[in-house]
Amino acid sequence: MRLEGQGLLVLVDPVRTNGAEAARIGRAAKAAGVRGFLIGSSFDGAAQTHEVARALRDSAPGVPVALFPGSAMQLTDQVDLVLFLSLVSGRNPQYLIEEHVRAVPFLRQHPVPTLSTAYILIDGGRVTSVESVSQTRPLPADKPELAAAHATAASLIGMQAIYLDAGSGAERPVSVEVIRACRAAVPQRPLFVGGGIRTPGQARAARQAGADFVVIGTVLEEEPRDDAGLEAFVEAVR
Ligand code: 1GP
Repeated sequence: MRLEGQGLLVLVDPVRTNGAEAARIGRAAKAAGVRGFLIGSSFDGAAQTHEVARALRDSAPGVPVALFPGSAMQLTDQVDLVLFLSLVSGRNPQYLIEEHVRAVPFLRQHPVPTLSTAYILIDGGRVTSVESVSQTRPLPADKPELAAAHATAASLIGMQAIYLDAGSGAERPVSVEVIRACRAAVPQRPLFVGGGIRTPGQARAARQAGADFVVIGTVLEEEPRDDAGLEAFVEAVR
């Protein structure tokens, strides 16, 4: 199953979610019409990634599940796609190439499709897990041209997609100025935007600025939503 088009993606953190909870999220998300799921965590989570992925697949048939891995330890074959993330806003070789090399033996044995993705961390007002685990600084929030230069460079290298992330639980989502600049710089590549999106209005703004996929995670954990609440997000990014 392919992750295509545009829409809302629900991020499920396998450290904070067990199989039963994932199944509940899967049913609600399918009923609401989400475009797909991401599974991932910046830190470990290896133990439950497999279980959560299976629960999502079983509870939401027809909805693609993509891995959004924090490291090669989280790899599972229970997904339709692996976002092969390079943390290009940082300069830590571990997240630019090392984890990718470590992933190769697994991917040889389990040929899950990959999407090479330039992962660009943008300052969201607080130190997030990605920043602290990766030991990299995010790009400043008010320098759209700098984010766009990173997106362009990644595209010239040959990366297939761009992910702008303010980090899970960010105080401020990625600004529309940054999204617009990256969209203009890389018009042909799928653009994911997430981190700190808490309202349908923020989701709509990200989509209107050029995001193909808008990602929400924390807001669903903080206030578990009925289908109608999730539908408002789906509708906002349609
Ligand atoms: C984080 O983009 C995702 O990598 C989602 O962020 O948990 O803040 O929604 P939130």
